[in-house]
Formats: sequence, structure tokens, C-alpha cells
Amino acid sequence: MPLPTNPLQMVHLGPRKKRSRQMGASMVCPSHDVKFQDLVLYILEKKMGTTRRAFLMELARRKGFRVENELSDSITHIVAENNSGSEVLEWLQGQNHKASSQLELLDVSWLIESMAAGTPVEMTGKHQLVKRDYSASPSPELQKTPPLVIKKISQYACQRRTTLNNCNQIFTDAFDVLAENYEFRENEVFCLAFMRAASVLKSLPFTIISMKDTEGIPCLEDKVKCIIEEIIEDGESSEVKAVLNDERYQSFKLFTSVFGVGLKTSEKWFRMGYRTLNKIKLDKTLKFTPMQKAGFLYYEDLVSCVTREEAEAVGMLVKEAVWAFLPEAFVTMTGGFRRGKKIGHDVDFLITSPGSRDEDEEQLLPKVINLWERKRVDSGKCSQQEGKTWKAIRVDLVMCPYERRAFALLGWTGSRQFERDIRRYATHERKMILDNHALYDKTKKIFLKAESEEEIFAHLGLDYIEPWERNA
Ligand code: DCP
Ligand code: MG
Repeated sequence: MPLPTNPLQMVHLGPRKKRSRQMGASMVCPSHDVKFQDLVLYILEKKMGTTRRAFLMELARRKGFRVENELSDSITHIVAENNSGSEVLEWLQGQNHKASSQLELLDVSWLIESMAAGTPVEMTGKHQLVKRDYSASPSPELQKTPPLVIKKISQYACQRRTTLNNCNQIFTDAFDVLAENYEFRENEVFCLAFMRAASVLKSLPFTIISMKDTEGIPCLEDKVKCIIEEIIEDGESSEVKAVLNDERYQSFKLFTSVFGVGLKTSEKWFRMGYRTLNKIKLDKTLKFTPMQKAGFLYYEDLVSCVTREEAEAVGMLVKEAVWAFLPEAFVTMTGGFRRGKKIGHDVDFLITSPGSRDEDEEQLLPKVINLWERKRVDSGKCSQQEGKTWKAIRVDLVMCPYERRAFALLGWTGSRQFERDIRRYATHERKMILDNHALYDKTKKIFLKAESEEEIFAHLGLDYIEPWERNA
């Protein structure tokens, strides 16, 4: 790997990787684990309608709730919409169902809040259609207020807090598939539209259950809204289904799952008529880059995700090696793991050392690699796969000058959409240029210094967003 000659340029060791793409999407996952064994829900169709009921049932099951199709004695909670307590009781009588005193009659708002919270929320008076306390006033009238009051949502991910608790996965999974398909077809405009839509929905503290819920949400173009509507009505999108079954999509997904293979190579292999990796590997006329060779060699290891435990173990090895040359260096795990993700496709580290000279910075990563290479040879470990007791993991090492560590940390923590949007925000809203190295104020014509991420946010006039809130 050639070294950058400019000492201020960050050394980025290891090729810029492609996200490992595994076959199959979460759209095709029919069975759901029950997380809350004590609750057995029944959703009332009356005044709700069949499709909406089916949609809510599917969504609740995905969230780990047990939802029954039929009314029975095992039901513990009845969920209704636009019905008063007496209407539900009347309906139950009509069904010859003896409501036990334990049976909860709840407004749909309870289910929606519970799904958003990922766990059954406490049932309060506003949810209960029939008050448990019989001495109290008659059953409260149904609350018509939306489950949560929406504050104005920014079009920029850097002005939203996006945790890993995604209430709208049913939609964002669909958008991810469509965005990826547009990426494969090099349609950048549509790709970005679906990525932005997925990003904004991930930040919502509630699940979208009707088109009314999408009002006032930015980044939802007509094309996007059509897909949302279809999923609300049918529980799935025909366009997504078609993409998942599309030969070109499936092939690109498979080919790009090999480390070092991008769109160009995938396109070439697809045009040559290839549909499987085995045939490609056997073609002697094809030339593979060193990255692709490693990608095929360690394919199984690399498509299996890296766990946090593995990431921590790698972190120890990185620190040990770095400290052998720069004992004062800070080694920080960045990327998805810093945002709290439990798994990743690689492990990212930022290395920086106070008082290090330019040449120390330039030489560190080659020295570290050299050390590992020698260790590997000494231990006799080689590329042979049989009986191997180790796993290949992709590691990204970034070295930066100490004064630029805040910019590098912000830039390498992600998510990609968060990075895209904070730069776009800087350019369009502040007339500043932000990258992984610096922040430049075009009006004042000066570079703004920062010792921490908080200071960069402050320079940009943004509220601070914690790393775990950057999962945009
Ligand atoms: N990054 C970026 N633009 C790129 C590549 C990377 O802004 N083209 C930044 C944002 C990423 C971070 O670097 O979050 C690390 O890149 P990864 O591809 O490793 O992404 P993550 O770590 O976020 O995801 P994963 O868990 O899949 O590794
Ligand atoms: Mg990563």
C-alpha cells in the first residue's frame, strides 16, 4: 500500500470496503418469536376493517406480541379502534363471549405505543376502554389524539435523533431493498430518495399505521408514499417482491457480497452470464484483484457478521500492536460499534497520538501490518482453511494527526446517512465545508478548530447528537 506523501492526509489502510451483502432480506421472514408470553391479544375488526386489522396483527407479531386470529378464553387483551368500552362489551355479548374481569379492553393507542416502545407499555386510563376501578366515572370516551405529537422533523439526519430502536422496520426494510436495487442500476437519484426516506422513518418514535401519520414528515416523495400505502394496505410491496425475485438484483447482491467486488465487476460477470460464485471462481480466464482473491478465500468468514465480542478482541490486538510503536496513542473503536450496534460487517478504529511527528503517523500502520505479518508467519497460520481455529475479520485502521482527531472521529463514526447529511447541512445552511479532516468557514475564510465532537456541533449551530443517536 503506497503511503500518502502529505503528512496531514489521513492514512487509510485497507481498501475502502463494500458493505457485505448477505442474501435474503428481512422482508421474507414469516414466523415471529413471541417475546411477551403473558399477553394474548385479539384485535377487533369492527370499525377497523380487515386490511388494517391484518396489518396491525402482522406488525404486532413482528414486535413479539402473541396475536390470535380467533376469539377464545385464552385472550387477555382486546384491542379496538374507534369503539367505546360499551360497544366492545356489546360486541362480546353478541359473540357469546363471557368477558372475565381480567380481560383488558384497550384502545389501539396502547398497542401502537407498545409497538413503538418494543414492550407492552403501562395501561393507563387513556388506553382502557373500561375502567378497572368500578367506583369511578363511566368508561372514558375514546381519545382521538394521535399517539404522539410530532415536532417538526428536519430533512437533515444531523438534526434528528436516530437510535437503533426502529419502529418502522417493515417500511425501512422495503426501502433498503429498493435503494440497493437503484444503486445496482446506478440510478443515484432514486437510490438517494429511498435511503433518505428510510433514514427519516428510522428516527420516528412511532410506527406509521395510516397515511395520515406521514403528514409533515420530510423526505417522503410520491414514489415513496406509494410504497408506504401499499405496505399499509397489503402488508407488503409488490415492487419489493419483484426486486427480490429479479435475477439481476440477486446476482449483484451475491457478487458484491465478495470483498473487493463492486458494481463494475458485478456488471461484467452478470453480462458474461454468470449467476453463481462457484462458476466464477473456476473460470481461469478471469483475473482477480488481491482484494477479490482474499474475498473468495475468506468468503464464509467475511459474510458472517462481526460480533461485539469479536470486535473487542480485535481491539485488544490493535492496541497491543499500536502501543508497541506509539505508547501514548489513543485507539478508539468507531463505525457502527461506536453507535451501539451489536454486529457489524467490519471493525473500524481511529488511532491518534499526542506529540507524534508526521513521520510517526505515516509509518505507524505499515509497522503494525508488518508486525502482524511476522506474527502470522511465526505462528505457522496460513491461508489454509482446513481445521482452522481462527476467523478472518475486516478491520479498518485510520491514523490521524492529534489536532484533527475530533473531525476524524465524527467522520468515521457514521452512519453514512448521518455523515452525508451533516456535510450537506454545513454546506447549505452554514456556508461551511466539513470533512473527516477539518471544518472551513467560507464566509470568514478560516478553518475552525475543535478538540471534541461537541465543539464541531457547536460551530455548526447544531444540538449535540450522541453517537448512539446517529443511526440514521
Ligand atoms: N464512512 C463514510 N463514507 C463512506 C465510508 C465510510 O462516511 N463511504 C464512514 C461512516 C461509517 C464509517 O465510516 O459509519 C465506517 O464505515 P463502515 O462501512 O464500516 O460502516 P459502519 O461501521 O457504520 O457499518 P458496519 O456495521 O456495517 O461496519
Ligand atoms: Mg464498520
